[in-house]
Amino acid sequence: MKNDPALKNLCVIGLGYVGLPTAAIFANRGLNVLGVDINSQSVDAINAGKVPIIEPDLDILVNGAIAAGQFRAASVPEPADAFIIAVPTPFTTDQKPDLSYLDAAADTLAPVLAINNLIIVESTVPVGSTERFSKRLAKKRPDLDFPFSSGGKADISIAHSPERVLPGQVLLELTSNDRVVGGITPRCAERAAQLYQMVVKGRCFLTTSRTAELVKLAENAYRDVSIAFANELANVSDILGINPWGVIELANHHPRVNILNPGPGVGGHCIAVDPWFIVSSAPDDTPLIQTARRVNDGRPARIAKAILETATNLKSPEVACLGLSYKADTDDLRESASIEVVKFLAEASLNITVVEPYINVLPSELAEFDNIKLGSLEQVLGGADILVLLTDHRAFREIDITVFQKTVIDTRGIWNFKNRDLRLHQ
Ligand code: SAJ
Repeated sequence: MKNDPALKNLCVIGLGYVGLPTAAIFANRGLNVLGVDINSQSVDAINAGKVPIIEPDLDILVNGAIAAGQFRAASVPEPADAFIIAVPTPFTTDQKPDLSYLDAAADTLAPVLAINNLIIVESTVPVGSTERFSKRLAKKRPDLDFPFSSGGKADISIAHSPERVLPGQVLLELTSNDRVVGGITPRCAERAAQLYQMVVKGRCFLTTSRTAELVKLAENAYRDVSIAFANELANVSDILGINPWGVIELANHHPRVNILNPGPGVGGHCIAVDPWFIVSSAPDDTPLIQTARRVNDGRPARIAKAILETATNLKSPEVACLGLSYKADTDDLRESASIEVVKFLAEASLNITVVEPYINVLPSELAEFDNIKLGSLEQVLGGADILVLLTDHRAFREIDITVFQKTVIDTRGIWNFKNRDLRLHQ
């Protein structure tokens, strides 16, 4: 498939963990890229060369593109040849998809659309959302033909190509991962694949937008179910007084077994959310996916209970909680199970010092507690009575835990207790 020479100007709507790296990568390949975000502070910061996200090498790439005049940020879209939508798609409190950011993106995009434009929705969405997005645009722009109504002859091409990058290695995965590109029509998919082939070394697999939507949801639900199995095994091991990491390590020597790691729960904006988008399409036919979500969501309370049982044996213990972000070596706190554990402990009136190298202020859910403060690793290694490892940041992995003589609760299994037959709390 050849590059489309008409693709010169790209507008990326949503400058978060996916949109900003995507914009920077295309800009570094020579497209003129406008990044759009409703958060004016982010827009100002990016234009000043300050990247508001922790992701290896992203600041270098963004600053290079700005310096070369290939990239700038703004609050509203401008006319372009292609548009990539990378806005959040969270869920409501009753686990229903919240597509309000996607609707808002359609509304802000509609006035600048022109004949021959290509639009790609990268946000993770329930099945049918790309067609819904297309219909919303069509209502706002009756002067243009959209692919769901005009098929191959439409003025506008619309596709869904889900982002699949792993935070922490986004720049590498954006270019090296294979891409699933689902068009509302085959022509939409082909045009979207032409755009990606400018930057992607992996293969592009063309399909329909509905299939691409379910592929992305299936990937994350699969991982959620796999982690739920590991977490359930940890719950069972804890009752039996067996170390789960030892069990998993030995079971994984079987050639067809590969159990994932138990932890304090599943966080982040993807795996903790996306399975519910499948459930919303088929609530009566997804018992496994729903149960996995509940097993993983039940972990923070279970971990907190184990910590509280340990704490009752001590008088006014000082508890140190290491790590708040949802996984290692990121500042991303969204849906973090570590935060939930700390909150449970604070509600039980324990005195807690949180050590989180990636933040300077406590998140709002924790800031309201007088019994939680932020501290340093040195302080807690010297003064805490109970050390709880919640997020396995590199800095914590490097601690020689044998020098800490008091109680250690390792919820991630990083300190090599594997070969000892210990309970979760030891
Ligand atoms: N976790 C465990 N045990 C494990 C692995 C992970 O408890 O063995 C926990 C992590 O600590 C974290 C959560 O699960 O709290 C999710 O972390 P993750 O590294 O599995 O995934 P994410 O959410 O950072 O990124 C996922 C990826 N999806 C898959 O691997 C199928 C990524 O490729 C997607 O692009 C991303 O979701 C997304 O944006 O959808």
